[in-house]
Amino acid sequence: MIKNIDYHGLDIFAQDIVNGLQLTDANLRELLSLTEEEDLLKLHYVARKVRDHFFGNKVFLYSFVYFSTHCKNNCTFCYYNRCNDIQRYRLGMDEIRNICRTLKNESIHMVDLTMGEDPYFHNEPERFVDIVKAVKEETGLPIMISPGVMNDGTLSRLHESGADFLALYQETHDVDLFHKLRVGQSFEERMHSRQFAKNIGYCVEDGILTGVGNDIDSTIKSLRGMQKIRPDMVRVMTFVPQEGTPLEEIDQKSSLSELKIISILRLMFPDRLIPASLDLEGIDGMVHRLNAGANVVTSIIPSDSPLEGVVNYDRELEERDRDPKSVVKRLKSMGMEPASQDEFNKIIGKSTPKTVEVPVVAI
Ligand code: SAM
Ligand code: MD0
Ligand code: SF4
Repeated sequence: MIKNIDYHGLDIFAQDIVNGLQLTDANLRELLSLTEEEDLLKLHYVARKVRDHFFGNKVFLYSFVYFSTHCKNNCTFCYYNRCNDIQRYRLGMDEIRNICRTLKNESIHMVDLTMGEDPYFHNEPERFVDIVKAVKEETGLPIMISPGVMNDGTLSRLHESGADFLALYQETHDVDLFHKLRVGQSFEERMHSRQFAKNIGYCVEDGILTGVGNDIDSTIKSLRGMQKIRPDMVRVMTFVPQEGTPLEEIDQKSSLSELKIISILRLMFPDRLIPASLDLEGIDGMVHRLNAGANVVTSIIPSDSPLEGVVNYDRELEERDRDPKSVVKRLKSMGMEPASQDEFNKIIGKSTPKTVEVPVVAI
């Protein structure tokens, strides 16, 4: 469906997707098997066409606050797993408020509050509720939470307190691979949490890893698995081996598989949010991911911030090009620009509160 088709044919393919064409498993297998550069460029071209149909040149920007790197879990791929002997931090309320203040007047559409499954918050969820309320108060922006699995009652409390979006990545919908990655965790509980959040009105994000032993069959299983609950946002991230973790030795060749899957996600989820994460390959990597069909930039952090990401390609670098201004500048050089807050709010089903005009009364 890509090979031996000229660009006019690709335009027709893109239009078919816009009109509702669904890819079969055989189509997915064919696309996932592409390796020639020429074919991959064609795939990215179709994905961009589809994205541009729904979003034009508009991009959404999420700022990322990893407020606690403590974690009780033991995911084999993750730097913050409890067995890794590393320096950890947990921000206090004042530090969180200060970060929020630096976001004022920046082109950020949503704040993503992420943590490890830190018992300090998981055992006393009201502490997390307080953070959500404070961030809402400081920024007035939509809030995404990425806290790992929390129970239904807590998810409801957080939603009532201002959390709009839940990010909870299954990593894979292949149950055997899941247990190798999220060792000792329940596949069903993680699925349930995301579904429950969706049912009570959250927008939800699911995501998968690539380069972690996923072959084509297992990737198809994951892509189909993500379709089931109709997520508002879907992601794929290249597994980046982390020092001190069980999967440290896996040899990672490149992000080509991630770029290919981003384009395939765009064909399967044409009008959904699909991120280009700065955490993997910084701002140059962002360009490739947007060119593959992404329409959100995630993991933006204030300039000179000591905050951690989940992967931190720039852990050893002195300069971190991950602040809002650098991102916007690079977007403009690509002919893209940040969407308005109204456009984002419409997508996540919220309207911007109208500022009430208070009449001036002469006394
Ligand atoms: N602790 C919460 C959880 O696990 O859901 C929130 C953190 S979550 C945002 C961390 C996500 O980053 C994982 O779900 C995984 O998709 C991604 N991640 C972690 N380590 C990674 C690595 N080494 N390479 C690529 N992605 C990674
Ligand atoms: C990112 N570091 O987008 C963030 C993180 C969590 N919701 C997002 C994985 O790359
Ligand atoms: Fe903890 Fe999340 Fe890392 Fe797993 S992915 S070890 S739950 S921070």
